[in-house]
Formats: sequence, structure tokens, C-alpha cells
Amino acid sequence: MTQSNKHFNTQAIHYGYSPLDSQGALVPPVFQTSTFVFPTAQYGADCFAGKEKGHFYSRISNPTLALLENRLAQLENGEGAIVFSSGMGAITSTCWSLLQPGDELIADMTLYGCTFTFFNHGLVKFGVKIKHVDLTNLEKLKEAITEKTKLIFFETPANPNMRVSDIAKISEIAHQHNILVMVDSTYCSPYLQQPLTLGADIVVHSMTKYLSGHGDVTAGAIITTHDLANKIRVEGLKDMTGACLSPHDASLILRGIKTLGIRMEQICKNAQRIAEYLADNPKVETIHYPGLASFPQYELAKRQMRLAGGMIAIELKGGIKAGSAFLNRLNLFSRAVSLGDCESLAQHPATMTHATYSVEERQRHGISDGLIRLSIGLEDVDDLIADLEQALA
Ligand code: MET
Repeated sequence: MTQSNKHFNTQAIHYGYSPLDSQGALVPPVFQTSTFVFPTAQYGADCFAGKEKGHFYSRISNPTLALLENRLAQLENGEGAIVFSSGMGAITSTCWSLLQPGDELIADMTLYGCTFTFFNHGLVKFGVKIKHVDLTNLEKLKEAITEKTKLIFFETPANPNMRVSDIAKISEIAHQHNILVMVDSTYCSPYLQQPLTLGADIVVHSMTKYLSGHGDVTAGAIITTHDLANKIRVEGLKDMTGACLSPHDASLILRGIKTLGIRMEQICKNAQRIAEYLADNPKVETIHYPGLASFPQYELAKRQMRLAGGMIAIELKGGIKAGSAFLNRLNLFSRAVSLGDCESLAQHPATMTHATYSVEERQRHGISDGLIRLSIGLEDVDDLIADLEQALA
């Protein structure tokens, strides 16, 4: 009963699990074990030689993790997946597996702070060249490609300023040059956007966010082809980062994914209402939300996302001072980084999630000092608007 031909929510609840294979347990058991017993010495040797496909050590694979991986692959329309202990664990394990000294990586201008730092202060130390290109301009992408370019990496929408990049067009250009495309789709979850269906080669998620959805797990995942997943599992995950997920956390994520669809529907509804409210508020200088007709890439967002998402970025009149006063006045929104939880969150990227950029880097990369990032949750939207109203007053 794998339910591979069913719709999203059915698969999110059932795919890849048959209760009758686990003594009728409705909810998949948690294989809370670090190691697995070999029936014979030869079997153990065959596992290590890659000839036997069984589980033998939970850093590499485990039945609870495998169920989550198979479900993610199904939801993202990929062949294989790997789960990790964080989104950064997923990104580092993948890049260490795919890149070599002398290779070039093209990244969009705007990246989450720790991804930016890993690229510009981590990968460069090992001889990888990072080129930041405005990927909303495809001509600039074409100009930046050389025979050394191995990977194009971008977030869409980008954290924190919501820039949207065209997954299909970027993938088409990349594939003319045999370059892999890796998309961080954390802001969307597989419910809102499927980068692999649009042509990308690897999709990465911080599952800390919408996929787990309840702010109680730190986790990451990639979804890609069988071959790339095998390579990244036995190189990046096994030998380079060891950033494996715990089986207990995997079971919490499996629980979270069951409600992903309905959570995203309601979160997007709340966010759309809030974005429309903020767009009309005279205290708000700029608002970045893909569901507003004024959003520069409104048409593209509509094309590649099912709904406009739960993330909103605003700039207040009065810049950074006004922003910090606004944050301090919030009562219902929590002042916290992370996103995708039931609780609505607000944070200041320049001093928090993107503090790893220098001031000049933030200016160059389009992350303004006054930007405030909101992650819209599942509270009643009228209560959220009332909180914003009193904090802006
Ligand atoms: N990736 C998370 C965010 O964008 C975490 C943040 S800072 C350590 O909020």
C-alpha cells in the first residue's frame, strides 16, 4: 500500500508505509538504534563493500530515516532523498561531494547567512571559486558560466528579501553546459513548489521549517536522482560531515508532513491577508510578498508556486531604528529566527539570520538594514493583524 498514484495529502500521510508489515502499527515504529546485527560475518563485509543493501549503521541509513526519505522523494517527484541533522548539514554534505578544487559555483546574490558564509569562507578555503550572479537576469548567468562551472545554487523565494528565480529557465541554460542546478526550496516546501519537476537536479530543504512545522526539530534533506543521492550519502554524509538525523526526529517530521498541505493552505491564506493589510499601511515603506500584484516577479511566482507562501519581508519608514522599535512592540508574533512554525515569528536579518555578511556585503547583496522578516503562522489572522497594527502605531 504505497499509494504512489494518489494526491499530495494522501501520499504525505501514507506513502511508503504498510501497517501490516509492522504488526499493524498505524504509525511507523521508530527504529531507535545506532547499529544493526549481521546474521553472518560475510553479510557484514558485503554491507561495507556496498554489495548488500541492508542497514548497518544509522549514520548511513536506518529504516525510519528511509521511510522519511522515500516519502520526501515521492512528494518532490525525485528518485531518491537523504535526510540530515540540519539544512546546513544537507548543503555542506552535498557541496563537499560534488565540488573539487578549481571548480566554480554560481550562486544567486541573496542567500541565507550561513549558506553565504559556507560558500565564501568555507568552500573557498578548499579552492572552489564562488561567483555571485543576479539569477533574475539570465543574460548575466550566461555570461558567468565557464567550463569550470559545476553547480548553480539559489533559493527561491530567497531568504530574506523574497527574490524569485526562474527554476525552469535556469535549469535549461545550466543543462546546455552540463551544470547541476541545486535549489533551496525551504520557503515553499514540496506543497508549494517542485523544483525537480521544473528541471532542477537537486532540491534542498531545511526541514526545521515547514516540513516539520512545529518548531521542535532541526533537520535537512536533499532530493535528487538515485545516482547523486548514493554519491552524496556515501561521500558527503558518511565520510565528510556525518550530519545524520536521529530516528526520533525523523518520526516527528513524518508526523509534521501529514499536515503539511493543510498547514500551508492556511498559512498562505493568513499571509496573503496580512500582506494586503501591510501594503496599505502608511508606516510600511516597502513590502516583498509574491502574492501581491506589485511584487516584481508576481507572474513568475504564480507560474512556479502553487500559492505565495508564508514569508513576508517589510521595510518600515524610519529604517533600522523603526524596525527594532516595531520588533520590541510585538506581543503575539515571537521575536525569533527560523520560520515555518505554527507560531508567527519576526526577526531582523541584518543583525540576526544574515549577520554573517559584512555591512558592505549586505549592501552588495540586496539585504537592507531596515528589512524585517515575518514568518506567518497559524494563529487567527485577525489577532495577528491586531498585533501588527499596535506595533506599527
Ligand atoms: N535558517 C534559519 C532562518 O533563516 C536560521 C537562522 S540563524 C542561525 O531563520
